[in-house]
Amino acid sequence: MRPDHGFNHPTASDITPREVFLARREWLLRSALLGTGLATWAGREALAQTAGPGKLAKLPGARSAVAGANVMDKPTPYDDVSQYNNYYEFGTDKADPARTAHTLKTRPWTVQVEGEVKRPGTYGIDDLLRLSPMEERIYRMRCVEGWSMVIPWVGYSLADLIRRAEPTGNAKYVQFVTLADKAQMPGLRSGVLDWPYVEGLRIDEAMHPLTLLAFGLYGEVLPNQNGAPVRLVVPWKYGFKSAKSIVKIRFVEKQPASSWEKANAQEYGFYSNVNPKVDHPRWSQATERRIGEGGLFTPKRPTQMFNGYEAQVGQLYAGMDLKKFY
Ligand SMILES: Nc1nc2c(c(=O)[nH]1)N[C@H]1C(S)=C(S)[C@@H](COP(=O)(O)O)O[C@H]1N2
Ligand SMILES: [Mo]
Repeated sequence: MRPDHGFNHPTASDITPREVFLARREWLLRSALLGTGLATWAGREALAQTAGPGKLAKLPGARSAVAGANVMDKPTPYDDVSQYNNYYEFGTDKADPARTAHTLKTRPWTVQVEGEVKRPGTYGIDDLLRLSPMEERIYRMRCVEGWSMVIPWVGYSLADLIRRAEPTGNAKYVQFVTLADKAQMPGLRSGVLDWPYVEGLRIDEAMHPLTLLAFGLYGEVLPNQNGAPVRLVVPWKYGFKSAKSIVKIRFVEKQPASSWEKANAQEYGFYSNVNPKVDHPRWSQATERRIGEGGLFTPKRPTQMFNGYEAQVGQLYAGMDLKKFY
């Protein structure tokens, strides 16, 4: 079946040589910029590219070798990344989480892995931190509201954890459940969403190497307001799919509920792939404002299909009507 949304997704064999070329060129540009030279290049041992602001505990990550994991866009300043947030458990204003999320207790912390897996279990945050080598990945993030950022995350592919859990043949989807504790989260007093905040992915989306289990940004542990101590980052989907402060990862057979879909299914679908051709019912998704870049009169950027990750993820949706599965 032909995709009817007007995009011909490249196949893996189409993209590989170009990907390799681009990754190499990107790295050469970066090392020239950084003045590190060829001598320091040692595959995954290479140093991360961004310096930490010196505010929180260090969490370095080696530069990721995953295709598409390091965009060339200039990272959004740390102050914007940590002071312009959506985290409704800490208030609905963008400035609220940075002000109120200090009450979040990130240790001790456990993440329960359950459902359709051969090896369910409860992971302490330190076990989770040690499960796989930390990588730095510079991802674009596009919020459904029309703004975007570029963030140097630290973490590893969620697939590393999923493989360890050994999903059964019935595991078709993964649900992410996040913390809901009235004692720590003032926003729970509001009924704006049905708590706990939940999100979901199809199992192949969850297994995609770009899907990141993130523990840090800018070479340090996550600020509370960005979803400490562990969150999801799915760079080709609208920001709300990237659940913060995860406490449960549940493998299920049926498409699970997600908070924004429950709140308004007309406006927010399960897939929520970034798509400039599918408007939100109340506004266009064709362009975006890059946070920290200029002012009111700075021209908006065109939004890219799958947020610019089409070469890597387009195949996941081949043959699907992306207007219907929005
Ligand atoms: N638990 C939880 N996760 C959440 C949200 C939230 O309100 N609660 N907001 C989402 C939305 S709408 C966006 S755009 C991103 C914002 O992530 P950032 O603040 O780190 O940029 O987090 C997502 N994850
Ligand atoms: Mo968002």
